Amino acid sequence: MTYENLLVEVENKIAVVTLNRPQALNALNKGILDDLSSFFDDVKSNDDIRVIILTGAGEKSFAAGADIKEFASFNAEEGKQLAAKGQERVFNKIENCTKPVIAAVNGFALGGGLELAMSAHFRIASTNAKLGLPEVTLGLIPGYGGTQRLPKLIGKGRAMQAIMTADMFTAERAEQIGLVNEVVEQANLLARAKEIAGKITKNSSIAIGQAITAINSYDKPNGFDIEIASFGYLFEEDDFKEGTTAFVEKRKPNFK
Ligand code: CO8
Repeated sequence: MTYENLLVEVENKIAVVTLNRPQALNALNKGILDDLSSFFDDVKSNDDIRVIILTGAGEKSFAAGADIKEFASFNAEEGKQLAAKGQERVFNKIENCTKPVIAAVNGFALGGGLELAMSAHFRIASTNAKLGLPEVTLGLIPGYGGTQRLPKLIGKGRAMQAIMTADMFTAERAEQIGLVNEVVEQANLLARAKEIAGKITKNSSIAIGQAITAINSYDKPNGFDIEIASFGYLFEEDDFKEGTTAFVEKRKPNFK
């Protein structure tokens, strides 16, 4: 798996995907977004990968937003298209990926960068991380799902304030309000992300995929129906037989 703007390292069923434009603080230009879209298509059929960790190159930034220089001259229709295509091809694809995606936020996660981290299934951050949606300082609003995902994660009032003021959350504050799950020293960030990912790889990947789909539906009217359907579906799978047999035989399950 080779991409011009991403570094992808796969080990022990875990892919570390690094946004690789450190000279521009990993700002999301068309090239990075195209590569992310391709990666999340390719990963579906790649049996060597069970968990994905997203992070940014360098010690300063996860991603400092969409590439302002690239879209600065766009008109209304081009802006709308950029947002719509980006959401469909990247952000929603990540959220709906049936393999777990962990964002390891290693510095600035601003604008589209925070929107990318929020499309992951959960986030951990380094102590130097700064997270925010500063689009109104550019005369814009978040366009890659930020007005929808931020209130779900931290509540409507906090999201309103964060978007209106463009203030950045420190990592510590982000943890307090549930925007990130954990904060660790930067030197330990990837190791901790891999530790969490390693735990996940030991569990049934088919069950985890169904869990992601069900949890993603928690705020939809048919969320309970989706849970019931997923629950029933899993009874037909080998992992269910292996998991329950291993319990009865007092051994650890060996999921394929
Ligand atoms: N786009 C393009 N280049 C960027 C970006 C960006 N978002 N952020 C940083 N860079 C570049 C800088 O231009 C600079 O490049 P150069 O050396 O060639 O001038 C390099 O990265 C280093 O940046 P700084 O010198 O500014 O580094 P500082 O440490 O002084 O500041 C900051 C770091 C505070 C992160 C600062 O770079 C900054 O404010 N960046 C912009 C943050 C921002 O506003 N992000 C939101 C962008 S808008 C957005 O994401 C909209 C998403 C939805 C789009 C939907 C489709 C329209």
